[in-house]
Amino acid sequence: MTPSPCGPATTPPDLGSPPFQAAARFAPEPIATVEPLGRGLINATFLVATARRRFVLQRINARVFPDPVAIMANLRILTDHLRGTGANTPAHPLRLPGLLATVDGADFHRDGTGEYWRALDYIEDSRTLARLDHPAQAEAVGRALGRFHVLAGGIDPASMRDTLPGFHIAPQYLARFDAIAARPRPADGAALRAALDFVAARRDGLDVLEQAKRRGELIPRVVHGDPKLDNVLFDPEGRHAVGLVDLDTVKPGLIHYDLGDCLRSCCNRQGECERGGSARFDLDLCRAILEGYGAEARALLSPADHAYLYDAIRLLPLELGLRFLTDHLNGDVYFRVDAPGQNLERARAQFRLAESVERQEAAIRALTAGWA
Ligand code: GN1
Ligand code: MG
Repeated sequence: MTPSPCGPATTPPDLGSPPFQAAARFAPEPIATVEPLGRGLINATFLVATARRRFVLQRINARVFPDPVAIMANLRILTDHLRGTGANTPAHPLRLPGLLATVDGADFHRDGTGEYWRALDYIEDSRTLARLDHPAQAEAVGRALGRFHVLAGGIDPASMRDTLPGFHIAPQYLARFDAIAARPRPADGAALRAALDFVAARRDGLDVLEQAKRRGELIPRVVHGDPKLDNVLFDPEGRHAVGLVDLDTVKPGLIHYDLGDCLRSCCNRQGECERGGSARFDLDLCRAILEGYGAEARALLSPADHAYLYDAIRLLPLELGLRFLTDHLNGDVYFRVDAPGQNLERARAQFRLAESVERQEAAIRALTAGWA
């Protein structure tokens, strides 16, 4: 897996370290290697190999997820539902990792220090892409997300627990930002001042999706929660999307959270680093993702779902920028960083992206009006 230039640094764990010991709880055979996997900012993820197989091991970040057991319960509901639909098998067009049991038959392992560990299928013959180069890849991402929503549409949202209260609830992020920004701190630098001004100019209307939900125009469904490009698996040639991973945030939500998040991640070829303030929202990739999504999930969409799509595309980068900025002000306790200032850089990149969306509002609205 390619390391991200601004992603967290990771080093392989030692034999006898907690990841090795936890891995052994999921495999009766000897563990050969345990290597860091992926670019996640919250949980610690490892690829475990034995002589017979490979699987994914994760330590759940309990500071972020208040009830790790609830995550496992949701994943168990999803795994069981998928088994009933034939998904989860190598032949299925959308593969999702199932939960693996410990040697004692439990869904997770709690170690002596209270950390929660769980294991998942590793989807072989797949890779992630650092960025999308062709609209055909973008269409494939859209199809994967559409398939996921169709599959998850068979699960009653009320049967799932809220594993991360407030997740994607933009007005709650704003309230938290306000509380943290009001604390005393050393004098602000120019970059921080610009980011604070950016939020001040856009704070009204951040509740657009929540208000639509409250009025019953948008209805909660089972969503992925984090369908960024890193979480889409492609075939080895990087042409077809074959799976979706990172299922911690699968829970009731709005499909607009997923569409907005997927588009903010995939249509920004710069990735989540600042890199000279050049983040841009790519309309061709957006069109292709929406076409792919519509081809799979058209039947799910109501007129209101269409009507709020532009709002979601603008909101999700704003929201993520606000979350990065809040964490920067709060001492980087949520999103893992390599160096101080990285969350401010990440916030600036999302704000540039939101501006790019705003500049293209008419074109995006025209595209979403005729969509699906
Ligand atoms: C976090 O840990 P990771 O990278 O899968 C975050 C997402 C953000 C993403 C930005 C639970 O996901 O909401 O969009 O970083 N997950 C959580 O890279 O907060
Ligand atoms: Mg995630």
